[in-house]
Amino acid sequence: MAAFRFTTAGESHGPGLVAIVEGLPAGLELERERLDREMARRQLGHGRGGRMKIESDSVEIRSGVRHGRTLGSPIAVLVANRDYANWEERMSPWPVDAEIEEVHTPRPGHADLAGLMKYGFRDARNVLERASARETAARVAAGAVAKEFLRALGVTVHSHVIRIGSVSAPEPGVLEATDFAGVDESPVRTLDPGAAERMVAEIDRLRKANESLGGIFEVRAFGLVPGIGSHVSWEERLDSRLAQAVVSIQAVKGVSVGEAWEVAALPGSESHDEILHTEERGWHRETNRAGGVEGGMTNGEPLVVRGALKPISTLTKPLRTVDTETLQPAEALRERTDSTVVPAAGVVAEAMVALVLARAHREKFGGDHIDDVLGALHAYRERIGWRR
Ligand code: EPS
Repeated sequence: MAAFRFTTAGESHGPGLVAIVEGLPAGLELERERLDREMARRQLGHGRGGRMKIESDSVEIRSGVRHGRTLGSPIAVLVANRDYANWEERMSPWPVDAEIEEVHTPRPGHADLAGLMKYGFRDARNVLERASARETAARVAAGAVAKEFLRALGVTVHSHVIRIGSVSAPEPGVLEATDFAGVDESPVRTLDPGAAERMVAEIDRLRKANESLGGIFEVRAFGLVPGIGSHVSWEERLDSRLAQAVVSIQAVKGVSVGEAWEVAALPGSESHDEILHTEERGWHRETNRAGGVEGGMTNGEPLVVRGALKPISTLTKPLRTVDTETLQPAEALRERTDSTVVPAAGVVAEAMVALVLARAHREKFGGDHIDDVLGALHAYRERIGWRR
């Protein structure tokens, strides 16, 4: 059995994106509509720019699936870039006759300058095309497949926005999976309608001032059994893997699991989740400050992960930079861009969390066919007396 892993390829204005997901069991049912719905969810959100009017993402499966079921072989997914039609000469894989304008004005906050230096390029487009968050479409395609695997095991992954710029939604408290049913109908994917209105107004206000906005999203996963991940080594700790996966999303600068920053200021007696057991409920907790992870393993409570995004670094009112050819002061590259991507980033983070959870479940339960996995999960639940 191949270890579970995934990779992506693709440039923002190149011909398209590819995701390869390896190590899922055979026999897992996939529905094209469900995968495409995930792709469409990532394109939602007030504050996106003109590009989202061009793209209408859908998945094209190239391998690993036959008649709606996985084969156990690597799954290759293509996502086309419709905008490539407008960039064919500039992004052609092969030499072209036309003179192509180069980018010499690196944006503060972007990969442009360090990428130019590191890879020995003169044209920052060779860096920015891959650094672009367009790549997250491929992550969501891979994550959609991972989500189907988790769904078969009774695990669901959701997200909502809790802050955009200076506007915060009220602290959400206890949530069930069903509370997320309408979140995609909100223009900013937040659960509180009042906060949504204020966030939309904030985006509009700052967009008019040529500004971009960051914010915070939260991902929650439900239906997890205790013991996913492990305390035995740093690489196996689930929280360490989640942190890497979420911080790897473009523009994410911080991540927390549970009430990380809050408990840092509280005494120990107010920072943990007391352990309870009753005949009726079995093992349970009355609080979830740990966000569902203790000692690098799930503890059976919902997983709660937050990510903080910096404002997008492509600005319509550019910051100061230096021309990399003349070394003279210049204005940073100004391109068509989004005002905020926090709502979309929540959907991308769902994908990344799902991919981490899928891998950890593959490690724990093994199996070549999905029924083997379900059998192993059932036996484990019996062994630990897990009732939820
Ligand atoms: C992005 C810049 C914008 C975004 C893009 C990410 O693209 P463009 O430069 O073509 O206007 O729209 O995001 C997507 C295309 C997407 O599908 O999310 C960037 O520089 O990161």
